[in-house]
Amino acid sequence: MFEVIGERINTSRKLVQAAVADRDADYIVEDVKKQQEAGANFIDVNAGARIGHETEDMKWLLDTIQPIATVPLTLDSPDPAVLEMAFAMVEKTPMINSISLEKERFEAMMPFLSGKKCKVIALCMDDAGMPNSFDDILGRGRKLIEELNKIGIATSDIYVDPLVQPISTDTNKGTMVLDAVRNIKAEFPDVHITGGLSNISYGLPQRHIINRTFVTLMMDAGMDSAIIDPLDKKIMASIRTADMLLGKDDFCMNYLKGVRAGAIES
Ligand code: THG
Repeated sequence: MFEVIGERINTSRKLVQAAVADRDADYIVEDVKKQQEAGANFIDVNAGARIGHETEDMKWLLDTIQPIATVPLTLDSPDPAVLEMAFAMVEKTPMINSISLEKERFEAMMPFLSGKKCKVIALCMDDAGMPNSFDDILGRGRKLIEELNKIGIATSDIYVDPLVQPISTDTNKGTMVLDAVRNIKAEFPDVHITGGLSNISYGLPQRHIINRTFVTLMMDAGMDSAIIDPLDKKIMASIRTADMLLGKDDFCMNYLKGVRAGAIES
């Protein structure tokens, strides 16, 4: 079944940033509970936006969220030191977001991940930047999977993020990522594919319809997880419906449950 990583606990969001600055635990707890009730399988926690405060903000967020978390956390930071600190604080086996092929990050992350039991998001990014072609995504994804396997991370614990880019600047950015995902899944059937989706619609009006149409195309290509807002009823309904249409919902049970709960309507 498709795995939803709830993206809302991110200090780049104004209300979350204010709640973190004010140490308003009730706001954070309520938000996490709502994401869990809406079907989040993981809660992403990103404290990166208040410059100079990331370590203390991440600690406070984890102390606040853990007592009420019923699902594992996705620890989200580009800073390996923050991820290492956060990893040591969590009780449930976390998802680490993320490693990439950027030299400095890669070299700091590999020893830290070595022999650990966790899930890992692997970004198809290197020191040259975002992937510019199908071959960039495939080559970087393959390299990350091989390197992580070498240090004991099973392919089934790896979530490759192909890094979705705006269709408004280059009409081929959609098919580039769709084709690459299809090929990564053909080569590594056990790997997961995840990522944020909202970059696809950057620069265009009515972004939500683009995002939720794109996620269903990505699911056909092999995406089985995404970092999204689980309180967005329309994208959640599209995902549940596509999961069923792709044969991943035995007896259409989840679809029917979603309809009965009022979460899916035409
Ligand atoms: N891949 C991976 N991790 C990621 C991303 C990714 N982590 C961060 C990000 N991308 C996904 N998370 C969010 C969280 C919140 C928002 C978007 C992505 C969000 N954005 C509003 C906007 O852009 O309009 C902000 C509005 C506000 O201030 O509230 O809510 O791609 N591995």
